[in-house]
Amino acid sequence: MAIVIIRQDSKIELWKNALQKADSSLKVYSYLEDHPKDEITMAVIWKHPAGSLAVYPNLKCIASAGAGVDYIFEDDTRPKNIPITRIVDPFLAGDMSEHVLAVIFAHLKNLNAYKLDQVANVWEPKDYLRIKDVTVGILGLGELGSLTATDLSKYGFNVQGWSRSKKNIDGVQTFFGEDQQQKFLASTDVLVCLLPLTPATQGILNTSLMSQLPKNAYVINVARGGHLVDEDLLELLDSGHLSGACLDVYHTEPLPTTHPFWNHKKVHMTPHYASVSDTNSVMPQIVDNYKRLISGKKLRHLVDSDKGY
Ligand code: NDP
Ligand code: OXD
Repeated sequence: MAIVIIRQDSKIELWKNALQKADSSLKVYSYLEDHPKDEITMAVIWKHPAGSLAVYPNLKCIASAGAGVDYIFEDDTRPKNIPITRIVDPFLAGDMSEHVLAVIFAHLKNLNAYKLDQVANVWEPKDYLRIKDVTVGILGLGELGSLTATDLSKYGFNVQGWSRSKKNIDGVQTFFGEDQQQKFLASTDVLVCLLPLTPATQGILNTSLMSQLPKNAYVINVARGGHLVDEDLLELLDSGHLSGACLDVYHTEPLPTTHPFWNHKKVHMTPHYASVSDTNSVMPQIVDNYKRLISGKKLRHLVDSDKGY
């Protein structure tokens, strides 16, 4: 029995070493080295090459090295009917909350606009917003969305959230389901997307949804590029309905340099780095799940394949 790490970025050795450091009795391989395919029972993966999971005849679990699992469902050649697990980690949630807070504070104080003014040698004071006057609406109240909502509420923002099922979160007004979406949007000044990407949420940030936000609303997408219809965002920014957007995720990553987001004055970009799995923090849950797999116990942080998250 052994684990294979499959990822195409430069972190493959980091993950292999961290897993071996967490438990030196484990047999861990990088998919790039020669390894006995029939020994592999768990694959720890991040944006694996399509087809790379199909070569393991005894694979019993696919463990996402991140919170999102959309890329796994996109690979039609993956072994079906085996459990998929994902990362649930306090640093991953905390880092996301800090990122969203930073973006919202920059928006309140016009920091992005001032940076552009500085580059153009322009001195132009602008009205700023106060926390107490701003309502932040979070799409998705899961591990990341609920902590972000709670933290924003502690700072004094009016916070509301929307999810599939009903939630009770201290200091946060919650909405759920299609029927309550309109009310949620109508009173949201800053919209934060923290939904998983599934067939139900693909393209959810479109004209129909974003035009229900009040004029001058600001949009933050830190979930997946597939949630956003890029052209719809550009139109709403150019028409003046939205005051700006901050994006961390894109349909294609890295974003091609010809994409209009790069040079749009109202779009602020970060390179899918809002929150990243911390190897030291997440390794114990991966080792624990591997041991559970071996001993036939229920795995933790299981993904619901029907829901896709
Ligand atoms: P969770 O699965 O814990 O939470 C998802 C939330 O979205 C839940 O509240 C769920 O509702 C809600 N939801 C799902 N589908 C729908 C729907 N159709 N309608 C309404 N609500 C829905 O996910 P996490 O909080 O752990 O992560 C969210 C996403 O953040 C990840 O999937 C990933 O794509 C992204 N991410 C981005 C990072 C970055 O650096 N940019 C880093 C980490 C994650 P309910 O609770 O009712 O099921
Ligand atoms: C994740 C991510 O899903 O980093 O963890 O995007």
